[in-house]
Amino acid sequence: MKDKVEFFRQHGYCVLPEVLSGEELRSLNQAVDADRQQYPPLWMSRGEGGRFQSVSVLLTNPVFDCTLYHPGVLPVVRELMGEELCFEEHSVMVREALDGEVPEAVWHRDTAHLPGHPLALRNISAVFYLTDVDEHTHCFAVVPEDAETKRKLPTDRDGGRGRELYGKAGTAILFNAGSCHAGVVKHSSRDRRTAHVYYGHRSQPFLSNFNIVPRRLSDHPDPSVRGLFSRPNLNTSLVQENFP
Ligand SMILES: O=C(O)CCC(=O)C(=O)O
Ligand SMILES: [Fe+2]
Repeated sequence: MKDKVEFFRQHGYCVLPEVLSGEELRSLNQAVDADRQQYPPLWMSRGEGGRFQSVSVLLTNPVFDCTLYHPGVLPVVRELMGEELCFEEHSVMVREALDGEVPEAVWHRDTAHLPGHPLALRNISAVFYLTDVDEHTHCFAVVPEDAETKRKLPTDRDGGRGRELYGKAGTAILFNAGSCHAGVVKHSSRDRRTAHVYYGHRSQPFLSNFNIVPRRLSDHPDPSVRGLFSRPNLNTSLVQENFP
């Protein structure tokens, strides 16, 4: 844990190899197949050479819940973020195999930094690889940036120093969502599947309104899980207030 935190302080990301079990991977991948068949309109096409993404899988299948509070990931997230940790956003993405023209990587920062936080972390994201990722497949890439630099609130979106991150299916990547990053698309005979979870601080405004959090999560019997959902976004609070 200590070495992960130190690496994160110096680089703004860290890799947790193969945290998902074989059984978790099988059931998550089966659920992705079933969901795309059953609910095609929920899998928005995002261009970029065959990118499809759903923000609704928490509503269609509880199997995805494990990505929100995974024992191999959440303790590291808590250590990095601090005790005010809360859930912000969840989605599952498929980048399909690609034979045609390869689009340029879109380097961006998802959120701002929080200069007062020890690691300048406003939002942290966990990216779970649900398929093997190597130099021949689409991958996630991030520009390393230490906590000191982040405190100066950089906003450039230059991917020149970007690092492509590879790993077996089941690997999770944690990164400061204020860091510059991209999905890098390749000529690839395989699709790449990922689950993306964002966390924030309860004292900060919510990040997005994409998800509606089901009651099985906000009323979860384990208080440390339930606490993650104690600062809902607007959609979730409207559903919970108006449909008790
Ligand atoms: O596809 C990826 O690896 C990254 C996607 C991304 O940056 C995003 O959804 O904000
Ligand atoms: Fe992003």
